[in-house]
Amino acid sequence: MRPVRIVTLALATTALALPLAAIPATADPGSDHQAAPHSNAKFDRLRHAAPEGFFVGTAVAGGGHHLEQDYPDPFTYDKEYRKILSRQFSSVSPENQMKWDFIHPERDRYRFDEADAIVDFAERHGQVVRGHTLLWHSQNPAWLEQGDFTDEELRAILREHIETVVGRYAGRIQQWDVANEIFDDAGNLRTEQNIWIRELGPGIVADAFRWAHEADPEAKLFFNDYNVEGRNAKSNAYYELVQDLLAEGVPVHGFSAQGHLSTRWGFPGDLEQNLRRFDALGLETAITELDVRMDLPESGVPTEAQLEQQADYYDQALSACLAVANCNSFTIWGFTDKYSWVPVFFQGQGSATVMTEDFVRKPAFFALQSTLKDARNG
Ligand code: 9MR
Repeated sequence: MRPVRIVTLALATTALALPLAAIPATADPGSDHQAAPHSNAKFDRLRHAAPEGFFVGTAVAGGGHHLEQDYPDPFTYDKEYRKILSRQFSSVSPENQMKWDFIHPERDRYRFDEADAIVDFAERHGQVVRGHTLLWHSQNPAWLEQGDFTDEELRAILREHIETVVGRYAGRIQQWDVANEIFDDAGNLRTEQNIWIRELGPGIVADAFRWAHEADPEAKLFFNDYNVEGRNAKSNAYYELVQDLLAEGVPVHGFSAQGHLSTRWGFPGDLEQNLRRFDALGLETAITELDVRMDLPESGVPTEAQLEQQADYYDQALSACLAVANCNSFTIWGFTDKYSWVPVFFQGQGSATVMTEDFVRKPAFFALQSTLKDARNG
């Protein structure tokens, strides 16, 4: 998603300083590692509450908007953050650390340190990794977007990038978002915005999947987008494209809905039905970037009703995924408001994640936990 960036650092910092006291009584005031009395500590964690084979993930904060904030790299330096990251989740997605501008800052230079650290962390903690992302119109380095390359050179650049990045982590990535956000909301390919499609034509998308598959035959390869939760022009476009690609034998394995939702709009009630039609094509499905933002009252503190509505949206998204046979990966786009992209991109909106800036759990956290437990218990 590429909403217009409207908030300055000053405003984002103000948002970070909001009072935390007003979380309603429904939220457990204990911090993450303090299990509620009488609870089984192990099943208190989302990753263990989940049914066998169902992965509960989060984005790992770093890069992107974080670089402009007045805190050091969250994944590297925030101990409390890392503790919760390891305890609660069974899947991690580098939020920015595998994107082109981060991992391939110059034509002949890759920067793997941060991505390596995340993949190593995941292995130490028994987590899987979602790779994000290989072919996108956004967060590309200037040397690429403003370079003067022939079609042949550009093709070779993409191929080399995919072989290098996917190859480096071969066998260690569960799912790759190969192509990200290639359609606009009307269901048209981003032929102008997306450098690859613009310069090389739509066939380059299939090649990206082929090259990724060659570099890591084990990874499941996904199309990933926002505003494709329900059945609409954009998700229809994916539905058509995927069928064509599968008919041609292109190694496409998954379709994922990001899930950047807002309480301004109703919940996309046909999410399950939409995932089911991709499932019926033989694809895996996933929720990859769920967050639920809201318009904050002047106090900056959400009301109890807002938090309940948010919890309901989180819960419905999880339930839809749990109901679909091959939807086994459910990822939230960060677990704490401390590092959320939302207040930086949407003025006056926030509180989009399941924990406050102080890691206090919101009703949304408990809703996920309880629905996971129910699913685990059959
Ligand atoms: O959360 C990411 C933020 O740190 C970056 O600044 C931003 C730049 O576009 O990208 C955010 O992540 C996006 C993700 O990679 C793709 N789907 C939409 C996400 C939110 O914009």
